[in-house]
Amino acid sequence: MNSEQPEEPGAPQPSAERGAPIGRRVLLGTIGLGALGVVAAPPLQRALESFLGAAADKDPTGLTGLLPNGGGFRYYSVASSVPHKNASNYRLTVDGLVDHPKTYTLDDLRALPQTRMVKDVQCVTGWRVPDTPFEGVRLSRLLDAAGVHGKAGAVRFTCFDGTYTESLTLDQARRSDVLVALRMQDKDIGHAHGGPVRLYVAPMYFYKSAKWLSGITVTEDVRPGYWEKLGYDVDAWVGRSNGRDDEPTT
Ligand SMILES: Nc1nc2c(c(=O)[nH]1)N[C@H]1C(S)=C(S)[C@@H](COP(=O)(O)O)O[C@H]1N2
Ligand SMILES: [Mo]
Repeated sequence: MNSEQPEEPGAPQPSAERGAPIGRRVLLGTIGLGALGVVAAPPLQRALESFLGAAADKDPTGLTGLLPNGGGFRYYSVASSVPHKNASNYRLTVDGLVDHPKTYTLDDLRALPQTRMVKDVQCVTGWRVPDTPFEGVRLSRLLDAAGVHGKAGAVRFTCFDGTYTESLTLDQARRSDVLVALRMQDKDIGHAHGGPVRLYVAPMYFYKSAKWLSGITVTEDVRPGYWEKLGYDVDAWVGRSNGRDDEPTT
């Protein structure tokens, strides 16, 4: 990976650094192309929290959007500010190589059968949150409702932050453990965690789980997403991608 490229808060590290505690990689800075990146060690996080105040949702700078939510989560956003959406203005569009393009409201999504899963969240940078419940509509259900064309091979996800993108192959997208998630930790997903609706790709590193989901487009081929253009693996299986050949222990 080119060292001049902007890094995710903890982009995949060369193997020599893989086991290093996050705390050794303290870094706060603005990275290229308007993207904002932070790797915050706990002391720095605490300092930032007291400086900015705890109310992430009220912070116009977007900085607190990068702070942890307790419970081991860190907030990530590559966009410096993200509009807030709720039941009155949230929309999710399903389009591309489908027979029946459709736009869903939040209530439309809530009215569909919900699936709840409890699994570990694993960021590629090493932090992990065990046994995290997610709940929402299976992506496969939305794809079936749309009527996917025979020549389609992939799905592309876009976000109302205006910047982040993700992708899955159609086979991956149809897995039963891939959700259009409305709830996380048994609460409606808040703004900082990508609410009201985020993608949840349980078997892959958390960068696949696009926050602030606004578009699902069925395409012929996989188009690498935001971090994937910067070197992350498109097939992001936990423990079997991004240079990891074992299940991380941290
Ligand atoms: N729209 C958007 N989705 C995103 C990201 C982002 O920056 N923007 N970061 C990804 C990464 S790298 C991780 S680890 C998780 C973090 O989710 P959290 O902020 O809810 O902890 O969101 C993923 N989805
Ligand atoms: Mo991540």
